[in-house]
Amino acid sequence: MSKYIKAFSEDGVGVVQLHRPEVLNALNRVMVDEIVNQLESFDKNDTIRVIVLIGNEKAFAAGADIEEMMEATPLTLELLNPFVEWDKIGRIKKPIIAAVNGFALGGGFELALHCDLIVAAEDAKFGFPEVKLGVLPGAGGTQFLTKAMGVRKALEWIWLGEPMSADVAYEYGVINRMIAPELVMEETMRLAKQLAKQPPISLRLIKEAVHAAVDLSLQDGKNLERKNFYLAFASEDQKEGMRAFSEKRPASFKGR
Ligand code: DAK
Repeated sequence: MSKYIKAFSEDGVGVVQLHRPEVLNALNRVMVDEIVNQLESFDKNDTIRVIVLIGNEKAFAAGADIEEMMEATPLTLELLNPFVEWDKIGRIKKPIIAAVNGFALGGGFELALHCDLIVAAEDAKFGFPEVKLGVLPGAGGTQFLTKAMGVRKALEWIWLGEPMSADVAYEYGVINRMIAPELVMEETMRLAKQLAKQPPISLRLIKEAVHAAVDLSLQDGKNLERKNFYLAFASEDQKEGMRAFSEKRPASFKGR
């Protein structure tokens, strides 16, 4: 039984809701473990095709739990190695969409940036306030934001530690959709269910190739894409997709 998250599913979409409202979903270690375990469980579950991560209307997550973080020493960090859990999120094969209302700060912003797509409220607040605590982003924030915005913009935001409005995040391609706060969940579920109808094997091969494009040379990326393209031809869904086109009917994809 999870203490800090709720999970449910609907029409092939697995939803993980962060639930620690009394501290704006501040992420302690147990909560991060619960989130990662639930993501992995949805990833293994054949009835789930897309995963959605949400908070509540006030906060997606206001960062790592500062009370817990105060106790950290270099040695506890080395021994507990909490970064391993975060790395597991990057190994989830299914699409993950973050639905952000309110604050997505520090580790909360990093959690959203570990997702493939981000749908956010017009009044959502993103940012890395770590500098004001005498540290720096520790779960990939400097890397994710720089790859999204470029060096100068990322430095400005991370150095100043000020909240970034949704329209700035949208302008720089950090988020996919910016909508009225009360529509965030509805729009995210609509997008998730639309994705859940796509062939799951294509989705995962596309996810791998697109994320690899950030790090690989163009030629290495094209080589990976090519191997994934060959692999898609081993699937029943490739046969179904092409047959459905020629028979002028909608395809029904099975994930095989
Ligand atoms: N940690 C602990 N408690 C928090 C919290 C946080 N990050 N954020 C909010 N709370 C608590 C508040 O203390 C308050 O508790 P009570 O006083 O009611 O007991 C309650 O939530 C409501 O917050 P406020 O009263 O402050 O609410 P406001 O609307 O006035 O302000 C705010 C909202 C988001 C502007 C404010 O709460 C705030 O500035 N929060 C802190 C933001 C922040 O600095 N976040 C932490 C950044 S550092 C790592 C992975 C990741 C990280 C580190 C390591 N490893 C894998 C090792 C990430 C680091 C960070 O995220």
